[in-house]
Amino acid sequence: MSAYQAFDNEKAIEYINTLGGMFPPDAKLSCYEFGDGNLNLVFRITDQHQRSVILKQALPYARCVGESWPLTLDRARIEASALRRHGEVCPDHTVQVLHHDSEQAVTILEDLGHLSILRTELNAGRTFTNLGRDVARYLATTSFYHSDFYLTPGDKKALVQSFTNPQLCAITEELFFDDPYLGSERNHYPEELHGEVDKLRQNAALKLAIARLKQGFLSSPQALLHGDAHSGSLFVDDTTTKFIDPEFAFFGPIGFDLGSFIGNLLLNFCAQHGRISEASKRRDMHTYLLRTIDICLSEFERQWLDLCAQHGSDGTLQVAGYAEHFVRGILQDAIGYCGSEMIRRTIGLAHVSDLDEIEDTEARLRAQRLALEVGQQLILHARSCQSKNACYQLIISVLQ
Ligand code: SR1
Ligand code: MG
Repeated sequence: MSAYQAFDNEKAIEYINTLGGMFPPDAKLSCYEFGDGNLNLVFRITDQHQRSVILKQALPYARCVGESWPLTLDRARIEASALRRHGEVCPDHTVQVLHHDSEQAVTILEDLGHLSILRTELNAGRTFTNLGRDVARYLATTSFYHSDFYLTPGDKKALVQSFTNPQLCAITEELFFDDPYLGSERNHYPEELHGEVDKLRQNAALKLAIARLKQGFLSSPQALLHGDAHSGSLFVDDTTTKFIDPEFAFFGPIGFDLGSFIGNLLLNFCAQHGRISEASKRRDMHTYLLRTIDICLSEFERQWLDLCAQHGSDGTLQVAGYAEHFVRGILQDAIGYCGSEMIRRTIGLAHVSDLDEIEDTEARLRAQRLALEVGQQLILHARSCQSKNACYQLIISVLQ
């Protein structure tokens, strides 16, 4: 195969066969496409002994919108390269890349089908004890080893260049920081929320804080991010936590990933008001989500400071208090990005099933209003958090 062509089931099998080595020579392969994300084709290819791999192929446009929204195939290279780099420093929590072909925009990945997508599980009220610790480990490790504190200045700049991802970043810049506050035809939300949305757009302090967050996203190449660390980008079971899908990877502000993850837990928190009717069970789920956030913040801070102490090579780390100062900034950013994730997932283009699939209309509206209010308060007060505990206390206070 030479020039790019979008695969169907037959072509996906043909492609795997041309590679050799993925399956034994006598394998009888079957294949189906099951991608339900916003952008790509995703095939599962299985042999007669139930061994399987995932073949992911980027389309030259955004699948959720169609050919009217062209999108670079280079995102497949970025995604595979980010997975390989993150996998080198944090293999336990990164899906494994088995093969990548930039021309066909194809990546073959280990099949994690024995695990479940975190969002689906949280929506069903299921919990995972290690989640906060594992996500903190992935985020702290992958960001530290791709930051100025570890890389040489030359290596860092070369990597920033190779992970320049302008089209995918532009999606985030617009969907996160522009559309909800300036208005856009891509936004969608029920008529009953028009009043809340109008108020949000007239809130000058909020718009100033969002402008700051956008500027941080545009111009702070602190480390190689996942770039889309929401609860649909995580496979989990009781013992395993694995990130997938970093096609939005780029060098950006470290707090962006942490904030996206926590924002999705808080969206689920808001949604549980309309999902679990029994008060005690809802309380348990809320307690679990808050505990996971607390662990994630604490572990992230602890691991970043440990990594700086043990493996930091930049001279700034010899300045007393600088590592702590830097991590405080990451946490403040995370709280701001967390709030903006909550708002854009409620009224922007790309929503979350946590909220949208609440059956009862009134309950859904209550959950959406709560998400908008919590999101705004977090954005407005993020910079006042002088410690990890203050971040957590702010979250608790805005949920009451
Ligand atoms: C057009 S892409 C919409 C959203 O899906 C991705 O998963 C990102 O979150 C993006 O913002
Ligand atoms: Mg994705």
